[in-house]
Amino acid sequence: MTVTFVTTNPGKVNEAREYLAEPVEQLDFDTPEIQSADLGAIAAHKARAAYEHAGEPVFVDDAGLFVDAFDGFPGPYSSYVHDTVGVERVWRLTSEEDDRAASFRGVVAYCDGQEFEATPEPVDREDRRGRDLAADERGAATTDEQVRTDDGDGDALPVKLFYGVVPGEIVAPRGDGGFGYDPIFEYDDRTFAEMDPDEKNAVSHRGRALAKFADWLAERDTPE
Ligand code: ITT
Repeated sequence: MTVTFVTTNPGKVNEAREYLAEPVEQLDFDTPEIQSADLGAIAAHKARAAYEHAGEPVFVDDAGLFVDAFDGFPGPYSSYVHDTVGVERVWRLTSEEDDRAASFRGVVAYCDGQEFEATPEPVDREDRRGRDLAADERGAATTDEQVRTDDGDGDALPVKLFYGVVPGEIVAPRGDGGFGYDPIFEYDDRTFAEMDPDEKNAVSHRGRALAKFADWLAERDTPE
């Protein structure tokens, strides 16, 4: 089964192709995004909108850079900050701080219009933040979730979420690879922009989420 990755970002598609056994096709559509402090909620909404647009099984990805010294900013606003302030100035702002720790967090969200076991919609909860932080410390991903409702009435399409987190540090830009904030995000002495795509995938937020998505997809019944 071909899975359709609805994204405007070809860098994300290259990374997904490294991971999934199924052929991945990009559908270049700028899916409307809700404003929320919770990447899971944004991704779930995005996945439903993408499915309604495409009319076939889809997945989307929502990611952000969370700088500890700024209480997680730019986080869910990473795209806006990237396009307005830019990577170089995010580095300069962070360079004034003693603590330059940061994490990339990402959520892959799948929707195919089919029923599968679901749990309540993610909301901006303290316990979720606590789990994310604990996961950061371990350098591991948070738990995955299946979500059904966006308003509590149970009518919304089920969505399956896969989380990935990677801890790192903000540094002066280095490297020509990757995309977005990769040149200023250092993991294990190298920036993500200094890594090959497969090296980045092996440790990145997206790689961790995609690995779990790939396992789930492989085990799951193919929809009609
Ligand atoms: P979509 O069409 O899939 O939404 P996007 O590039 O707008 O593509 P996001 O909203 O998820 O994707 O990304 C928020 C910002 O974070 C954006 O500026 C990305 O370039 C950046 N970003 C996301 N994943 C990244 C990664 O793995 N490495 C570096 N920057 C990343």
